[in-house]
Amino acid sequence: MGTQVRDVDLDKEIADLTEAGEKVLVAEGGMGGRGNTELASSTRRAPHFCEPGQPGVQRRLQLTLKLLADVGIIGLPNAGKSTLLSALTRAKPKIADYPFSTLEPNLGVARTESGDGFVLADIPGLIEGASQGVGLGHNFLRHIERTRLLVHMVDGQSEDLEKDLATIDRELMLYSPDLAKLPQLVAINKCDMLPPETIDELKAKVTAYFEAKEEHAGSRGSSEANIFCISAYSHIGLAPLAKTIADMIEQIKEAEKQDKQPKRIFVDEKAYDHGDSSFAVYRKSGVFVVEGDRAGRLVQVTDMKDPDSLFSLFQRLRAMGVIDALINEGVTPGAEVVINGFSFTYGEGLN
Ligand SMILES: Nc1nc2c(ncn2[C@@H]2O[C@H](COP(=O)(O)OP(=O)(O)OP(=O)(O)O)[C@@H](O)[C@H]2O)c(=O)[nH]1
Ligand SMILES: [Mg+2]
Repeated sequence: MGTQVRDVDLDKEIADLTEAGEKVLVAEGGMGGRGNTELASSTRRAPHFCEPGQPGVQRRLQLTLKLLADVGIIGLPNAGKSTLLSALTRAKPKIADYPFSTLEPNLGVARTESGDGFVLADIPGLIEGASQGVGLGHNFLRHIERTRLLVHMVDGQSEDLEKDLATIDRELMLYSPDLAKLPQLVAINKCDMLPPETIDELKAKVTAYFEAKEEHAGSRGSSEANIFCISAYSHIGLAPLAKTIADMIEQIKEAEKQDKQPKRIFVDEKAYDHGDSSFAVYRKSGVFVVEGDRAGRLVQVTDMKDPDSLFSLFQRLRAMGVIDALINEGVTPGAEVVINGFSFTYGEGLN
């Protein structure tokens, strides 16, 4: 779940699996060969060979796993993101007093008194240059691409709150303007360590930061109502934050229902395209050359040392019209035939 499938050669998205149990066929397998018991006949009671299967569809695909969470928690390393996840959900992420303690994203489900609850994702801390690959963050930004809301966490003890906010915002913007446009709630964390009189000051700083940002970038930013002073560790101020998240998620989901559902699995004929069965036959310095996608792949799956396999290849080539074309070109037993680089001697009695 959460996997996106892209055809690398067409540079086209094929599917986006967002529901449990959802399936998509991306490359149909080849028909199976018959086993030796199926090939038994009155004259050949115990055949010691079997028919090889036919080649399946071949294509180059890129599968990208993007977690599906409603809310992404972002912030500098050590801000307390994992602590918040563990406080709001039953997830048990690693928490430690040093940066980069989270190495993989963690998910948790926050239960609310009413409604469905929401899924929170805690990703490793972001640092300057994260969108370009510095630190760990850029590997994980894709996991919050499909969240509906971000909780931007800052350490209230930081010396420069505005700079911390700006660093993360810049990285989001560089990674994806869509991500930067998501609504953000700001959680000023570690308020248990702050003298109460500084809290209003910090809130005012964050408000000023977002006001300036809105003027410059026209972004959706945060209003004062969306700024929370909390202690994830001491569980201070968490209920109003969780309530606001739950309400906003509910509103956003409601709005999504009004929008038409985007199509997530696209028409994909290539999944059934077993290759081009057209071929060309020509004669070059006494050698009969066959060129064709399907003919070449049939040769690839044939066991050349086994006469029965070779016979089965012959039958398939005949069904495709390759043998008739060779005969038209004047092939005779003993002649050399080359199919996509494999050389054979055209056998006696094959006609
Ligand atoms: N005093 C105080 N310490 C906190 C609070 N929240 C988290 N911490 C501490 O801050 C440190 C970092 O917390 P984490 O939750 O691991 O931080 P993080 O943002 O997930 O860090 P990375 O995964 O490295 O990005 C830990 O030592 C926590 O105990 C809080 O509300 N008050
Ligand atoms: Mg962490």
